[in-house]
Amino acid sequence: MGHYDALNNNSVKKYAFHNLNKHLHSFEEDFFYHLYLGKNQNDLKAMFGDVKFVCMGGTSKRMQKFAHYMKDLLGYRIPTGLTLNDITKLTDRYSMYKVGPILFANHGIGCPSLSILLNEIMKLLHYAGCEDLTFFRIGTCGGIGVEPGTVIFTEEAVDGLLRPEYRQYVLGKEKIRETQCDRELIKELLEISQEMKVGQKFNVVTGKTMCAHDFYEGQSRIDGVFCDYTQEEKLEFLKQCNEKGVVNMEMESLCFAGMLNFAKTRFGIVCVALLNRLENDQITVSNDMIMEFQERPFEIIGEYIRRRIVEN
Ligand code: R2B
Ligand code: URA
Repeated sequence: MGHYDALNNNSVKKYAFHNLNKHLHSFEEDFFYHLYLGKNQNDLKAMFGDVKFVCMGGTSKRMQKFAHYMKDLLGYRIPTGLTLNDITKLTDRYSMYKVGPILFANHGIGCPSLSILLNEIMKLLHYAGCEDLTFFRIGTCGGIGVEPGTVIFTEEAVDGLLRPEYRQYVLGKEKIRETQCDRELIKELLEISQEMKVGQKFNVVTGKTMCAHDFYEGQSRIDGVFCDYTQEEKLEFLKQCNEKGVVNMEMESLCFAGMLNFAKTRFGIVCVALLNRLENDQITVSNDMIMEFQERPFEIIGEYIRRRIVEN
């Protein structure tokens, strides 16, 4: 039985992802161009077979920082003077780090960039024979009616028309995938936040996340290159969204939730608000503050992952 057969025989292994492409098993070769890794070029089972958690966020530096944070939290050591290796260093589209059973990758900005990364990482983890995976998106966002620095767990991602639907156009037809998030996981993360008393340092809220395909007009900003609405109209729209349960805006949650729901894979989306959009459009907090804000989700997700690793 070949490597691939072993991974696709239900009696031998459970699937990490559901609804997988039925053509995959017929490919002799599968090269993940944006990661510069391949099914035949790399021993994926040896490199990634133990992965249980996948943490994604926009920037490569933030993901490297989180990887180091988790290395320290778990008490793993690397030789003095050395740093964690970027697994995708042959390409500069995305960076990827691994600390024990945790894989870290930066997805860039927006759903198309995230979708490419998810396609390649999910196939890679499938070929590696991984099981029982949990994915996290750890991001930044604009808050609506919340203080800058607030950490937000997404309950449901919605599009610019407030629909909880991720749309793909495939062969000239619309495909819609659901974008609800795992309530059980959110509950666990809230319990951890309470136990860790993070509330003494920052607020934690849950709600709907509006996923835009743009940072400016798409997020009702007044300061983009185009804008044909007034400040009052902008505020009215944001307040209406807020009344319907939307607490933040960012640019990847629809795709993250849509793809992972379709694959029936556990996932959570946690973002920190860099500003309150009812007060501001421009991000004016200092760089030091942004760095501090961005690490807030590390504490909660890090502790969740630490507990799951220790329990096993
Ligand atoms: C949050 O921040 C980025 C835009 O600045 C985008 O990736 C997002 O979702
Ligand atoms: N990221 C976004 O997409 N929007 C914001 O307002 C801040 C960060």
